[in-house]
Amino acid sequence: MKAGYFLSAASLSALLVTAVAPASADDKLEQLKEQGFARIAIANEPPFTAVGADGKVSGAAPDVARAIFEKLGVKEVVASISEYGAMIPGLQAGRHDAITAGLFMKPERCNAVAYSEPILCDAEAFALKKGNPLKLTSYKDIADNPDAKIGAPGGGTEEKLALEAGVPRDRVIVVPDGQSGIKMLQDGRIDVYSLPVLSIHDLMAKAKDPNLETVAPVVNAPVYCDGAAFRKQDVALRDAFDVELKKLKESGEFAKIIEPYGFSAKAAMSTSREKLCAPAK
Ligand code: 6CS
Repeated sequence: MKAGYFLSAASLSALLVTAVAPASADDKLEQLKEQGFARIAIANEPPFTAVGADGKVSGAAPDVARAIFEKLGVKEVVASISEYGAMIPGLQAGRHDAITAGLFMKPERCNAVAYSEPILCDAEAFALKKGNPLKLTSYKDIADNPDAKIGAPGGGTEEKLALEAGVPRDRVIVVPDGQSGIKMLQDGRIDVYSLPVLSIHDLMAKAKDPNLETVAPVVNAPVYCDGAAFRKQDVALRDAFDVELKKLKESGEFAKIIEPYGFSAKAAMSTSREKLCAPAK
C-alpha cells in the first residue's frame, strides 16, 4: 500500500493556494484527479491514524481512504494533523478535501458534513492509575467525584461525554495528543485519560507503565463508528467514495485493511450512516 505523506502547516498553506475551487460540486472529484492528491485531516492517534518519523501516513482510516481514492483515480493522500474539534471547521474552510481520522458519526456532526458509510467502530476506554483508586468506570463516576479530573481530546467525543455526564468544565482537561495524556496521568495532573479502546490499548502498550491500567469499555458509553467526512457541497464525491467503499467491503479487501489494526469489518458492515446519524430517541 503506497504511503501518503504528512505536510507541515507551511507547505499545506502553499497547497491551499493551488487547490482551486471546483466549478461545481460534481467537479470536485475531477479537481482532485487533476490535483493528483486528496488533502486529508488526521489526528495522529494510532491505530486510527498515524504519522511515522519519516512522515509516512498510516492507520486504518488513511489506508482505507488511500485505497478508495486510488480506485477513484486520485493517486495520493496528503495528510495534515488537526485537533478533532478543528477538523470540521477546517474542512468547511477548504483546508481539507476529506476528514479520514476516526471522527465518529454523531447527529450534530452529521448535520455539518457529508459522511460516508461506516468505516471504523470502537467503544470508549479509560487509562488510569493501577488499582483504579477512585473506582472510575463511567463518565458519571467522574462527575460524581469532585476530586476527579479527566483528560480528553479537544472537541472530541470523550470530552463531550464527560461534560454531558455532568463533569464540570474545570475538571475536563483538554489533552493535545496521546503521549501528553499518558504523561499527565503519570504526573497526577489528571486521574483518567479517555480515548477509544484501541487508541488507549496502543498507548498503554507503548507506555509499558506497570502503575497504569485500562478500563474498557467505559460503562454506559456508546460504541461509535466513523466515516470519511466531506463538505456538504461535495456529496457527489461522497457518493462516489461510498460506491468504492461498498465494493471494498464486499470483496473482503476492507477487512484485510482494517482488521490488522484491531478493527472489526463486521461491526462497520452491521450498521449504517442512517442509523448512526439518527437523532437520539
Ligand atoms: O470522533 C471523535 O471525537 C473521537 N475519535 C477518535 C478516533 N479519537 C478520539 C476522538 O474524541
